Amino acid sequence: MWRGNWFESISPSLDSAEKSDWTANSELNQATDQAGCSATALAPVYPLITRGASISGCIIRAEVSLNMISQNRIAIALLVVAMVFASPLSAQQKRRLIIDQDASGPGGTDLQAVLALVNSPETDVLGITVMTGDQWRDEEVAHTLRFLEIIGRTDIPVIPGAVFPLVNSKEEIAQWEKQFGKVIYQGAWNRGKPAHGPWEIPPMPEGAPSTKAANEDAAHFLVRMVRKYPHEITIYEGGPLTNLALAQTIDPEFASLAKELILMGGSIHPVTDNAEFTLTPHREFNLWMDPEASRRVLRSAWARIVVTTVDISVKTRMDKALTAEIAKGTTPSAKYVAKYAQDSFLWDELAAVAWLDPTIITRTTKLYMDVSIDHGPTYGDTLVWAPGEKPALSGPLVEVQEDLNKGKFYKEFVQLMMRATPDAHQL
Ligand SMILES: [Ca+2]
Repeated sequence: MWRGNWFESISPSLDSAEKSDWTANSELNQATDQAGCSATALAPVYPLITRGASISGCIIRAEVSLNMISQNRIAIALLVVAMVFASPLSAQQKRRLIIDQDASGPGGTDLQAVLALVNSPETDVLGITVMTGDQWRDEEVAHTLRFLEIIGRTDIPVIPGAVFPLVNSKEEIAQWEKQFGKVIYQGAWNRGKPAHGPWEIPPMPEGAPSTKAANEDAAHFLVRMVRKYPHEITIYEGGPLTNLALAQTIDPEFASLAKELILMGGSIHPVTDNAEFTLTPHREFNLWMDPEASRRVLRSAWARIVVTTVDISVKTRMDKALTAEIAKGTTPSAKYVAKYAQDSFLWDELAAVAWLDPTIITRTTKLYMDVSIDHGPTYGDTLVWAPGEKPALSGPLVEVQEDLNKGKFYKEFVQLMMRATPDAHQL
């Protein structure tokens, strides 16, 4: 019966057949139906435990329904819920993740997204792979190392990746602009006054790191990890796709061995008065900086791709009120975020938090997505097709997020920025 199965289900030794038995329990199905959530969604014990608040709400609602079914079982059921949520998650139960990021710093969207993913008690961050994007790779690596020192997670390896795109370059774009017009945002290539070269690390306001990057390159790390944990690793991509393209080139099975790709990138029809997008609505930096890499990745055989585009990101804002809320926190995370906060859209943070809690996304659509590698005026633009208009060569349909519950997103984002970092340690 449900009670025994539920107890068994919190044992990591359960195999999939036993989990299916648990799913089949009619009383639980009835309870979850009444609670407005699916017993199937609750069935595998790891998602049950690891999905956190949203699923716990479902479980709690289910418990109320179970109580209505059978009053004398409620005490035991609540005890089980307490046991499930009081128990620290083992490494095997956490969601394995590699964060591929142009991790500019200090603070800002790149490292705030990393912080959301590291601060979640659900995740097992295997490593942070870095490529040139918003800043040059080496300064991003330095900011990431220092950031991990500040929050006490120097056990997470930082793996240097691509310094330059596969084909595109600052020099090529300078020539391109003479024909086709100015590119407003070029990340490392035009950020800062003056912009500096790839090997220079300007003075760091948060202090220089004493820890070192891993002695491996990002592409080989990515390949090694998906081979070690096939179909278990989520790749979170918050920057240009160079590292992933290199991994796919080294190992043609790379994408198919990952569990899924969570991507902040692409721009379809953003409604915004931001000058970066008003006249060039299909140009989005992450897909634009290395268009050839973007094509390689989007045409690869991922089991699943979820995309947070400019269209939905511009509905969010890291404004002074949100920063002030986080500034009330006393943790190293909260202090870091508040000190270096920038008024900006919550680009990468939305992709991260929506992966942790998909219920903040209220509408999605499926499209084929690619990037123009024509070196004419469309170079680097996002291309999309409807499901019925599949291009001859394509990757899988991607899940494009279109709208969100902003209040819920802000609440969960603020909580993640303020909370104590799991497994934090002193240097
Ligand atoms: Ca980024």
